[in-house]
Amino acid sequence: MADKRHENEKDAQLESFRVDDKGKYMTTNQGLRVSEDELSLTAGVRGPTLMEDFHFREKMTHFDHERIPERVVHARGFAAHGEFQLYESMEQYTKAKIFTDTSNKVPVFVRFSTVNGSKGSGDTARDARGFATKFYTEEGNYDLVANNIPVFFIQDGIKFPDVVHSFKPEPHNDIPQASTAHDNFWDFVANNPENAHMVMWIMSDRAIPRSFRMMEGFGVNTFRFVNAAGEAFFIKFHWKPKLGVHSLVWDEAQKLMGIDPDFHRNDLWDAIERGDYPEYELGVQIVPQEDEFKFDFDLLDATKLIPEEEVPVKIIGKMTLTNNVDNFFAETEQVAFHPGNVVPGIDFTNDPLLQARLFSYIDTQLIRLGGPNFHELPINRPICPFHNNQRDGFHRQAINIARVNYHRNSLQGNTPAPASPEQGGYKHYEEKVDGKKIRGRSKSFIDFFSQAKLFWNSMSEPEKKHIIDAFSFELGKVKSKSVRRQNVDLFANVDLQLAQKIARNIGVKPPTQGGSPVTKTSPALSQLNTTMTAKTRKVAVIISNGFHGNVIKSILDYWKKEGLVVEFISEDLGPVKGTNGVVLEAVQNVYTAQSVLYDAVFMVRGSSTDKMFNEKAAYFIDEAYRHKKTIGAIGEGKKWLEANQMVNKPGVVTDENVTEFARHFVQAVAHHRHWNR
Ligand code: HDE
Repeated sequence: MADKRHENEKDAQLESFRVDDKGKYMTTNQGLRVSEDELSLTAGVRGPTLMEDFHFREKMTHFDHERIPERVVHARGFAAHGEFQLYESMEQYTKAKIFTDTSNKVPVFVRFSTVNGSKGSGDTARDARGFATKFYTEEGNYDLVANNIPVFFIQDGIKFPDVVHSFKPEPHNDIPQASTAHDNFWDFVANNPENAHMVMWIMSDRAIPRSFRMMEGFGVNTFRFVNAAGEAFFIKFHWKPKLGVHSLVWDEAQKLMGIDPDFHRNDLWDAIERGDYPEYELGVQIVPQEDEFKFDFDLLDATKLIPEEEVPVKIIGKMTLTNNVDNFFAETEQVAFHPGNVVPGIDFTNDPLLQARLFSYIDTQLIRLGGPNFHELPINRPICPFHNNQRDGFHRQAINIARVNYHRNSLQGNTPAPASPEQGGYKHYEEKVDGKKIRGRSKSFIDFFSQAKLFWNSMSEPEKKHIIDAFSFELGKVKSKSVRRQNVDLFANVDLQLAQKIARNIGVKPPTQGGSPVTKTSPALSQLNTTMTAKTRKVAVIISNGFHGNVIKSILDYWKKEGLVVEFISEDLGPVKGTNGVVLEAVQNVYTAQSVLYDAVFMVRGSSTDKMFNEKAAYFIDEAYRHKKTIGAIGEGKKWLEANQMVNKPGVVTDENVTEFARHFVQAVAHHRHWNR
């Protein structure tokens, strides 16, 4: 991997902490060479172990303390290094160097995550995904801690423990893992109607992404840009994946939880190792201060989005992920993100969810990372110098050499000295705030259903069907009939037909009235309107000895050029020989490969004398077909499609002409799925 490393300032800093044990003598942590690592020090070969065996004690003690608490949410994550490049200066809106200096590539570290499941749960659970980015800027670390869904369950952070308790495994028996399909969650949903919009998203395809590389990221909360003249703008952040936004189907996601619980991890890791570096463009929606009250919702309400058709997303830069981590624990597990890590030119709003977040992240990290010095961990260190009078605490790394550790002082010329804004000192936006101390919610937060309906209206037919299926699955698992009915009643406020369909599927009397009057749509919300490309899609090629070498080679060459990734599946692992001396390497056989691991199937070979092969291959194609994936066949392979009446169906490619076949196959794969099948 080292040869592919993309070096930048952060990488250089990390390099000074990397340790390579290869070829070295084994020592204790005190540096003492160890002469024996398999046998404890005992009194005689059959006698008791001796207390003085410091090597045994050190080895065992360290092991005993290897685990740290997992994150209370977003426990399961996967991360990569990369760089951010700004396209054009945003100085009109912000003075942040990262958004004004186009000459600089800023190192980033991105951690993707599920929210609900434990660290060891599966990747493809129905859930929101975290999308947290740390920008190591010359002005300090800036964290954009985002999700792949643009809204949230609740409007006030004080309810965060409640929503999280409700979706986590139930407290009496710790069931279910990484799933919202249980009574407590849906009881919370029905009784806290502000979450209706978010729950529509959670029931949609967005909650089962095809890949971390094919997800949007949203800052959710409204932030503020402040320019050099002190003018402020409301800002919503967006990450847009270059590969478009695509999802799995539910049946596939469920199977992957067993077949490959690391499906998203493998996908990201492999793409980076191959050199298919994931790319995301950064966009901002900019709202001038004077337009604060122009919308039919409140900008401070995190259960609402700003439709892209009303305020376009201005694309301002691109992030490319170029390196996998060297060590999961040191980097992915120990990284600490915080929405409060900002730089001059980026500021907060009074969004009550954001305000709560500003407290929670550091608070939880203090216990998770065991003290106040986790900013010194290599992955969390800024690349710029940092100086203050903070001292001591568990695991302190810095050896502060000065005697002075207080401000103001005369012994050290009153340094470290606060900097003026002109010198780069952070100055909070001077918003005028004046009000009574109350516990209350603004009336402008009270419309819970209009945007839930906007989302529903914007879905294509297959997306709507998936939402109904998801509600039916989840609520169908709820044991309390009262909770099932309460939810049908809640979602009748969004769309009557939706609620009626769910009701029929879960044994609840369909409601007869309800529905939000909103008729607006936001086409940007539908995944059918996203970028469609075959690039980096994974094709299973089922093949055996004796294939037509030149034909297959020309197809594979074309696909490679178009960015498809192929994997060969044969009866046995190892070389598969075709005519004209073409040899391919089967890395999977029908015992190890499953259709859910691929985006498309190419059948080159016909049936076999091996009954097991025939059964497995038939199941493979049938399942891929049901999951609406592209299927292609030539020669003998076509017999499978004929036997299953798949010929001439949408997304089934069988052209006689090899060039046409190769081209049409790529076009079909770019479609992602063939919903009209
Ligand atoms: Fe978080 N969130 N969150 N969150 N969040 C955490 O911080 C919290 C929210 C998000 O890969 C925790 O270090 C509160 C919205 C991501 O390490 C914790 C509220 C969004 C990650 C926390 C929210 C997020 C976290 C747990 C409502 C999308 C994973 C571990 C008031 C914009 C970061 C940790 C990583 C993690 C609190 C809501 C995104 C407990 C109180 C909205 C991507 O501090």
